[in-house]
Amino acid sequence: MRDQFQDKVVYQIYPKSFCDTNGDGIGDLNGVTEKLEYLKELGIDYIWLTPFFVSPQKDNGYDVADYKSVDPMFGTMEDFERLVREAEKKQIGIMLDMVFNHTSTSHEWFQKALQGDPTYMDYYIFRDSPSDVPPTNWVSKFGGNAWEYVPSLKKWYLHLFDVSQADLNWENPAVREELKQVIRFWKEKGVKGFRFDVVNLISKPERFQDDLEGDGRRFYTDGPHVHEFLKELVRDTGIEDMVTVGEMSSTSLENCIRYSNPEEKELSMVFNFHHLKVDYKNGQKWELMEPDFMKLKTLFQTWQEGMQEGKGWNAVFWCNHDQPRIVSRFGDEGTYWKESAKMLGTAIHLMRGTPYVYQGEELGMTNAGYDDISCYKDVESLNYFSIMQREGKTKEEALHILNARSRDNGRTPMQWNDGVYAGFSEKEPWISIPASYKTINVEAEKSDADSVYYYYQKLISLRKTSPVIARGRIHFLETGQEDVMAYDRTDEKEEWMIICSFSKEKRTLDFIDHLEEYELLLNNYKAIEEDHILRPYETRVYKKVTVQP
Ligand code: TEU
Ligand code: CA
Repeated sequence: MRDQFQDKVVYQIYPKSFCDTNGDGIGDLNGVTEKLEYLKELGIDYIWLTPFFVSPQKDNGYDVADYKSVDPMFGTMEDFERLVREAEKKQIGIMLDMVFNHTSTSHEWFQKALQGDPTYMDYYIFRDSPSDVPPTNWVSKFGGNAWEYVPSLKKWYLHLFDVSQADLNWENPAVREELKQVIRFWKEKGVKGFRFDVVNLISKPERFQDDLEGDGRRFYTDGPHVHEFLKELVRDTGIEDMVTVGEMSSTSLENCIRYSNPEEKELSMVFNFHHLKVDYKNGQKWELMEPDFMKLKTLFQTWQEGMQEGKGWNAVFWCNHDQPRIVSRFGDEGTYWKESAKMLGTAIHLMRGTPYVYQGEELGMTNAGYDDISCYKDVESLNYFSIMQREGKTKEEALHILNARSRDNGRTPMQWNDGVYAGFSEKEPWISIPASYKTINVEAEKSDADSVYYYYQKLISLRKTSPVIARGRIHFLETGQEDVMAYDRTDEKEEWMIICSFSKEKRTLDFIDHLEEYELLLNNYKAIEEDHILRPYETRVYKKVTVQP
């Protein structure tokens, strides 16, 4: 099975911000269908659609109220079926986002639980404790205690995310059965794969206790029965041969090998986030720090080589709907915008694993640049805006941090052209468009042969034409400079070398002995100036030339 997806690339779409076809300022499913040709040209194989199911949208659809219906805001079931058909004609498979750790508190199951129905109370995690003492001190990922008291039941329920996202009780076989039905339902509609939201958090410990050292995550992350539950879900729904990816929060290499080693029959691949925390001061998302590129390199090496040894498979990525834009973060929004966007793309796309491109990343889209709290829509951002001020930061400081860290940075509308509302909609969009749309947009980049867009197209096609990239081995090289990363990819026939500088300054390239034995395949500048000097954010892809005897 792995054979079938090793040369594939996935494109992630956040439908709310991709393309609006009915002029309500909100992207929709028909907007995705309308842009299939654009995606085909880019060269991608799968589209992962983030949730478009019926939802009160407290967390933009990750609070699902009905797993088997399309929210009218995004269109109809017919629209979805048409999207699947049209995508299939272009050999593009649709992957859906299964949010199975929790449901919205508006879900029928939770509503019945609230009425005291014991069958449905057992679908969730309710605990007894006095009304002023939460059962444990665990912290919600979106801030505050992770338990909410229900006076009518005199019980607390667990919510690792927003208070409107109640955690499901996976220990209950009836819950597992319900979730299998959801998979079967979408599989019948022709869906080709699934992404499982925070799926390594589904198995909670037998005993709930206070965490005296941390926020509670060590008790439920990669929990006691998680591998068992995944195997059962995959087996009973017959999705072993589909593309599946699990989002693994604060996970370990050891567990990720188990989740994605084909012999385990769990998932095709996994996302982990360790490389996206190298700019968190003391591991805190809401404390700014310059990125530690030495740490970044070490993490990539550990995960790339470690997963290879353990026969696991990584989903490789920089961006998604929860992350700030990578150019603004590890690259440069100014002079070296284009060079740094291309370098960052290269670093990921030539690794061992399946690359994910998040909408707009292929254009080098930058952060939102919001400077007023009224611009923000994300529940996590709004919660932390208050928490940061309660903890002593000034309003200006809190805004400055949101500007760098808010998930809304990745949720601004896709920039199609430099016209009204960036070609995303005819009406004022649900979330504001960054000023950068005037220069960074699809139309402009398609008419520039040297654009970030065409460079991504090239990277995607390299994976398809070069078995060494799709299937070869990876090995990291010692570069002697903390912000220069290099690795090689090898198979029986070829040897490639990928060099990426994360530096704004020039760097020397002295860690390769015989540069003359290599042919340059790809570079993000017009021409090499000096063989042994890397310019700011320079990347080079070399292939060893085999000398004929
Ligand atoms: O995200 C899981 C998650 O823990 C993070 O990405 C989270 O947003 C971040 O750590 C907070 O600092 C997934 C979805 O991708 C996200 O959009 C949802 O909000 C979340 O699960 C809950 O379903
Ligand atoms: Ca719309």
